[in-house]
Amino acid sequence: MTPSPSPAGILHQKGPYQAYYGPDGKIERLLKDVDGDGRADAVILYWPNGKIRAGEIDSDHDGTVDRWEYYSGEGRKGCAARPMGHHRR
Ligand SMILES: [Ca+2]
Repeated sequence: MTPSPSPAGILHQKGPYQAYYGPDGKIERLLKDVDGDGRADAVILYWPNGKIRAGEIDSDHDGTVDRWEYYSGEGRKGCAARPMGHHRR
């Protein structure tokens, strides 16, 4: 894939959801603002085949992602790993 100088993605907002579609019309990212404070509490990333690739969830709505989930291209759940330097409590 070659990076495009001008991304032609489409942002679609509906209720608490904000979906980002790539130039080919496939969903790339889905954000959900559960408590309506303008910060996404859940971000879902998709593989090009439409399967869920990763989930980043702010489960206690404090603005910090505290749960990560990773999936293989076949939709299998991988082991959750926290980014380096991310420590809470
Ligand atoms: Ca929020």
